[in-house]
Amino acid sequence: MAELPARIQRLTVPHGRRILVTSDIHGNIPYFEGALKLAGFSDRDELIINGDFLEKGSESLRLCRMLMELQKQGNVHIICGNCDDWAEMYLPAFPDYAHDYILRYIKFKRCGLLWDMYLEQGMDPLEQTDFRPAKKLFQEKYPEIWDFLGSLPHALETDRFVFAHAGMAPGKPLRDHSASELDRVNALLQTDRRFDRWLVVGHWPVMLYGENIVCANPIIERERKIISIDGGCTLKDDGQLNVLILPELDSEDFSFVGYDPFPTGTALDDQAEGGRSYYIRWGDSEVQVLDRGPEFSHCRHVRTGYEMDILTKYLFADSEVTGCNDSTDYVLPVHAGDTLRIVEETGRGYLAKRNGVSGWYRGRIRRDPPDAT
Ligand SMILES: [Mn+2]
Repeated sequence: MAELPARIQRLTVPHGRRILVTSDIHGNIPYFEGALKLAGFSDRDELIINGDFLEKGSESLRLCRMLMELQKQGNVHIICGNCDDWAEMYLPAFPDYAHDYILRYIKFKRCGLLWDMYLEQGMDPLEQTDFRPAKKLFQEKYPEIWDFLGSLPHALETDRFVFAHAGMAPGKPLRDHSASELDRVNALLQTDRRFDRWLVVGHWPVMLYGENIVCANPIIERERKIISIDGGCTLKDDGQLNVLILPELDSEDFSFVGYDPFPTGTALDDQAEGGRSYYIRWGDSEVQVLDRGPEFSHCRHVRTGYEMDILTKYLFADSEVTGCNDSTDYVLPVHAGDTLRIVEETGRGYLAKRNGVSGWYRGRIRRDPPDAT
């Protein structure tokens, strides 16, 4: 596709209203509803969905319809992410070869907007050999969805803030950006970019910025005026859906909540922080299985040679060299009385989160009753 010019909108809201910002919901309605409840979202607030509400999760089509309804309230502002730009396939310049790519993508991912549309039309996507007939059918069946997706802005701006899915080019007027300069910038915080206005982005799960410690909380860089909020919802076993909260428009008095559905409990024992640890993450997750066990497998991270025990169910395949879900052997610092969120309970203790940080806890936990959070 040729570079598309970005759609930019000015954000104006009545004075004194909270601004809630979330991103990368990825078809995960329970996390979305949980996060809104945790943030106390009401019609006295403004809500910004900072892109990537589609794909990767199991309810893209249903979430899309939910957001279309929410948008009608007038206080919900939705931004296009790189996973939400499906309306582009109906532009005249859309290349023919891309149809084969789309069908391969649907069959490989087995979820997402087009997968959901196939199922809703009573068709098995896995049996398809050509995407073009379905594309035509979907155009007839879902005109309101293509209108909605095709009209979403790639950025919202105020005098002091820009909200965009992934990035921005320093010193360049927002209106001169292409769509991909706003919705496809990878690892923004690893570039040397800095801005005059605050830039709030999702796109790159924040834990990927961690060295040896995994933290899902938003990263706020005041010097460079960048806030990165993607907590790995849907993509990470221990991920969360973050909501950044501004007490009112253009306020820098930031706070946040992070929703995940994990049961909570109170630690009953102190535990000292462990020594050496490593975080095997997406994009660099090839491991050699040295000793496969029923619950844990001893593995060597191929690139670094670092050895750690990984939950066997986190390994992608039975082969000797395989990939794995994000894994850490970090031993959490814990004080008795701390609240922990329990990601996994295993024969060797808990994989838990403490204040957004994931790691292992070998002590005892008194579990809270369900719904105590
Ligand atoms: Mn995303």
